[in-house]
Amino acid sequence: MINEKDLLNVSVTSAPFVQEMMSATYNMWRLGWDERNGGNISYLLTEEEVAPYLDVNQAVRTAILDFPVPELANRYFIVTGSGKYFKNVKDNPEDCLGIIRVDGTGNSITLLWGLENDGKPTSELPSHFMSHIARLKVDKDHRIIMHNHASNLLGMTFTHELDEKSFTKTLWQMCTECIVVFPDGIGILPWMVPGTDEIGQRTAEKMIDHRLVIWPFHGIFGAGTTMDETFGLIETAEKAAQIYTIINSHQGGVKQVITDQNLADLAKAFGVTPIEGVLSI
Ligand code: 2HA
Ligand code: ZN
Repeated sequence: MINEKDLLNVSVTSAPFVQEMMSATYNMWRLGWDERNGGNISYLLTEEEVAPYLDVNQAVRTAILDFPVPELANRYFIVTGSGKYFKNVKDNPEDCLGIIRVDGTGNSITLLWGLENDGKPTSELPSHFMSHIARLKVDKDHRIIMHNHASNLLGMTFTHELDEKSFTKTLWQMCTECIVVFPDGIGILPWMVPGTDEIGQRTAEKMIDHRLVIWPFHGIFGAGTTMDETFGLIETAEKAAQIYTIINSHQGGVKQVITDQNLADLAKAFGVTPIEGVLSI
């Protein structure tokens, strides 16, 4: 016999935000950015969005956070699960995704749906939560933090100097669109052990000024207001890194470039302000 709660639960996977998580993770895997259990996404939701699909007073289980986040008290998120394969999210969202709420003090999270089989939220939860806090301070519409192992960006961390300004400029020079899509440039951390509160703190510090933060030899973090925008942000940087890789493996080398003046003209035409110290004009 189906009871009322089961009926409610049946419809959770049809919620637009669950569908968005299912297609984003599948597309990221398809693009080769999320091998095995690589990558994670967290998506800030409102109670109004969640309440039609589940009973927000019905806790599945609660977990204490070792990094309290009072700034996120009572906030709802849908997150990918620790150890889950992006390849499988589409076919098994109840196992791979979880809808969680931070408690009123910011000391614990409550699972409201998903992460069946005793799953846990992403191992990068500190980086996600601290980055959400940082981005909300500078963008009231901020909602998404996305991490993956975008192949060409990752590759470029071996072949390009790890200086934020020169890395940003190289990417801007690879495709005309780049300076328009990320005028705020790229933040770069030193190599660090992932999954820790420390890398979370350092990522969040970079997120104040940049929506893209690179973890050398590992991958990239992106922030945005919608799934499409955040996906598109990483996609654009990754495309630029791919062009960098292609032209650097070309025997003939580079014959001509997008000049600093071209980049300044683009910024002006599209009404964006490039970060200081990158263009020399
Ligand atoms: O395992 O990508 O950074 C998921 C990750 C860790
Ligand atoms: Zn990773």
